[in-house]
Amino acid sequence: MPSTPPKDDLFAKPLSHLVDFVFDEQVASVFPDMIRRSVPGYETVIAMLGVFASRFVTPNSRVYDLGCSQGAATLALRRHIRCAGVTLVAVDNSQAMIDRCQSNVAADLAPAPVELHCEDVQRTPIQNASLVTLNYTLQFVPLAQRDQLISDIYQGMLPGAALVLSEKIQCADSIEQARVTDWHHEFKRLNGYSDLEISQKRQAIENVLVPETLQDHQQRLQSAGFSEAYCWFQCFNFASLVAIK
Ligand code: GEK
Repeated sequence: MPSTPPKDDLFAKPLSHLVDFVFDEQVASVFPDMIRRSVPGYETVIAMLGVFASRFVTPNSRVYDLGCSQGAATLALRRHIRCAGVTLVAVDNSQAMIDRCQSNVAADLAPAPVELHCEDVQRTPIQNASLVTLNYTLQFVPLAQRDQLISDIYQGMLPGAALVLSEKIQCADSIEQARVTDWHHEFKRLNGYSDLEISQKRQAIENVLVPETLQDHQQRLQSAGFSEAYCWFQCFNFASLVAIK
């Protein structure tokens, strides 16, 4: 892996026709730089997954990273798995992401085996899971299919297991929404994105990434059967919840 990841300049030039954002080869080639400069709190969330791995992973269970991209969460989990007989399952429906995930996993020395699957997370059978992460992935699943996915995950989890759900969120209050959107855009500006890049990316992603409120997420987790659900992290309009079966 190069020491400095290639810079994301996909939206730097004026684009005559903006197509919907997809996780293709072009996006995958700049993804580590893109996500760090675009998602406030991303690195903290990745690092804290180690705490959840340490607390929730049990011997002879499975750990799922759904929407794994290039494996940042997978590797943060893997490095903190200390019990025996644990298999990690990392899933993404972008071949370009899975290829890079594969080489990142191969270069990592932690011992737990990792299965990689290039498929839609909605088709992944969840079994014997002690920990599941949906790290900024549910937001890309069509709204009408989210209840079923969370319910399927719940069904495949062991008693006491945890689901970590990180998402871009919508604020219920319009004034707060305007504030956090402004702060998010300022975060991107301070990370070197131009106003043109911010506005073109926003247009490309608006039909693809559909955020919900924290209350919507809490409600869905409760309806699926989770006995506890907490928002453990929030930075502007990005939040992470942990739900316990
Ligand atoms: C990280 N978790 O670095 N099935 C499988 N994969 C999907 C689906 C789906 N239905 N929809 C989207 N993806 C990662 C970051 S990025 C977040 C996750 C972002 C995949 C998609 O291909 C992409 O790799 C990932 O979910 C979302 O911790 O780009 O904002």
